[in-house]
Amino acid sequence: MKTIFSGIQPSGTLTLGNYLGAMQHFIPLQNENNCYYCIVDEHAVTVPQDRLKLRHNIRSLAALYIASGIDPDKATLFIQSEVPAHTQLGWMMQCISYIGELERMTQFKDKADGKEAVSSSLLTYPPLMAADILLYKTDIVPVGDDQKQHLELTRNLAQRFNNKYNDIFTVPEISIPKSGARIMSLQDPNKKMSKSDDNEKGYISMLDEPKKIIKKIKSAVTDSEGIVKFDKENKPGVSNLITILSACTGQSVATIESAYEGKGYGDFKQDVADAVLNVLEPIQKRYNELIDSDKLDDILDQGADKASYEANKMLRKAKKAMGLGRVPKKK
Ligand code: ATP
Ligand code: LTN
Repeated sequence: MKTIFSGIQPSGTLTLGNYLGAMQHFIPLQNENNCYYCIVDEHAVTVPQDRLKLRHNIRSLAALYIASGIDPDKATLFIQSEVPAHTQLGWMMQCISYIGELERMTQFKDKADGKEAVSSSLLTYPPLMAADILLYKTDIVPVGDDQKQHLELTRNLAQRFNNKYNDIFTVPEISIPKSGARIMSLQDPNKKMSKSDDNEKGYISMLDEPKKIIKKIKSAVTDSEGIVKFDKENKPGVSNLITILSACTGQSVATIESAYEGKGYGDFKQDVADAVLNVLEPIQKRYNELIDSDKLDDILDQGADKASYEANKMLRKAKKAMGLGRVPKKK
């Protein structure tokens, strides 16, 4: 049995990209592993958030995890800020991180680019992410392709701590899905689909109404060739829709290409929309049953208790290794 950890930020309603690139892959893992799935609200506040919207997004993300198939009897679902050990170990991780390596992170560069006021937490985001992962002796971290660099840093920090202080951390492996790892924006297929995109037409929210989903897919940017062929470089829009169709139906790219030979983009886009609706509609139904229920609170309370118990054990080890606090009294 392996330990799995992953986190998603409650920085907006999840997109189809988050689902296909991350959440979808969390579900089968829970059957044979010890899984921790976290709503990383402390990561979300590295950029300004409206407090009421943030509160809503946290709860909404919790409901989406369950609606997508996370079973609270098998996996531990919890909110990062409800387990203080994350920021506590995060601080220790900051103490062994170098500014130079943090400045090299592309997510930092992207998010800081062109901004007048850049919070210091945008820079120190990766040490907190490392803490999230290392607290649970995580073996595998399933994430989308954009998190590779952060995972590499997490591994370096774990090894650095182990060498410098004491060998307490498991060095985690990254797991990136073969298909759906990077869903692109429907309006700018060279940019990843992101829930914090200013242009709403660029992303499909997991909670968008069916009509809206169809409209967004129909107006997705393609090209004037009219050929359904996977060619990321020259046909990024069409390739992105093929990836979406493939991830939603399980069909291979080759099967899709041959199914649409000689057909235009009209039928193809309609089928992409149908496939997306097939995936999202049952999730939306379960979501609506859960979002205002007490059951959701019970699940999150239990998740926070279980995560805290495990995380505090590792935190005590890390403090001891670094020499923080006092020697515990012998009982
Ligand atoms: P934001 O877009 O708000 O900056 P994000 O969606 O990139 O945030 P998270 O919410 O933390 O960031 O991402 C959760 C998971 O979804 C991560 O594992 C990430 O790799 C994955 N993910 C995010 N966007 C995509 C995408 N377009 N395609 C595939 N996977 C994605
Ligand atoms: N940085 C990630 C979210 C995240 C995460 C984690 C993912 C925070 N802590 C721990 C996996 C494991 C992102 O932006 N997608």
